[in-house]
Amino acid sequence: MLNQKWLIQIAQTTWKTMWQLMMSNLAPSENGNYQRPSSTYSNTVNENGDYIPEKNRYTIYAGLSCPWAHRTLIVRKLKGLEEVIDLVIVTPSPADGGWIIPQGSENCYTLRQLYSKVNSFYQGRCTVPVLWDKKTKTIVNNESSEIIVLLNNCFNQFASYPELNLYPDELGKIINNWNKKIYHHVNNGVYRCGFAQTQQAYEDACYGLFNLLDEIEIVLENNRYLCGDRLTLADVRLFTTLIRFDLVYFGLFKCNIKRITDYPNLSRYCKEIYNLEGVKETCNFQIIKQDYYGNLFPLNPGGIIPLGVPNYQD
Ligand SMILES: N[C@@H](CCC(=O)N[C@@H](CS)C(=O)NCC(=O)O)C(=O)O
Repeated sequence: MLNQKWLIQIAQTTWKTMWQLMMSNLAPSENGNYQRPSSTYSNTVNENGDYIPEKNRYTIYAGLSCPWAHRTLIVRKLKGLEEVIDLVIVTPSPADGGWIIPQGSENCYTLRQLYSKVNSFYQGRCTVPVLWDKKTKTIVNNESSEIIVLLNNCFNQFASYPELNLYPDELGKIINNWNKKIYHHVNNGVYRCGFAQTQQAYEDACYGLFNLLDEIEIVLENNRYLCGDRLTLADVRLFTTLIRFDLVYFGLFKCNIKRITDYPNLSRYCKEIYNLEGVKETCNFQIIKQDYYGNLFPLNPGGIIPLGVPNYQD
């Protein structure tokens, strides 16, 4: 038997050093505050550009656990674009933390291979979602906040529900306002809690997160959605973080001042969006848990996946 003191000291030193090494590579930070790298491809789709709206020309690559990719799955469904824009579901590789393309696509079996097709020197993160152009074999856009605007605006001539406008001009300003706050404090806020490398950075992120959730709870007291009666892109963006909250962020990312189920209005709101036609099919709680708890190694080295799942059924 190893001497207990030695065992603890060796484990503490090696574990902490490895944790810091992994976090500084995987989750770059400034003074312990997580900094999300910005996306690389930012093209749009329009009649006069390189990427014109066409049926069966584009593919979305998405992972079911990813809240950013989930936004694009929801908008694709709500607009009725399943027959217009293909979907390839990628899965995480526990071995190297990248995304795998299980059935292969464009002769690629990993997302890195797909990114390399566009730029063989690409060294950055290979993130989902990706909006891929099959015609020119290139990435049109890999920023979810932009892809959902494209899906809402640019494919109406082919969409089953062209009349659904999730980003109407008259609400543009208020939607943008929500997006900005919600991105920082909630969407990225949960990651800023989970990937914080100092107590101060964690506390700032966590208080910021719950202050905004408290504020939204009050707004939802008298409003069905963030901007009133109408579902908008701001709701889609909030929803994909909220449905992962009690399941993974509360425990794994230490966002544990309250659960979403402790907020009556936010709970009602989540349930309502979950039960909109098509949305449920985009939510896979088992995969969300398995991917976060199974693959975010630095935060859960034992790989044990907790049992609970929320119930949003009507
Ligand atoms: N700002 C991007 C973020 C996308 C993102 O971070 N996706 C994660 C999955 S949740 C990813 O693919 N990470 C892979 C990696 O960083 O290697 C967006 O909203 O599209």
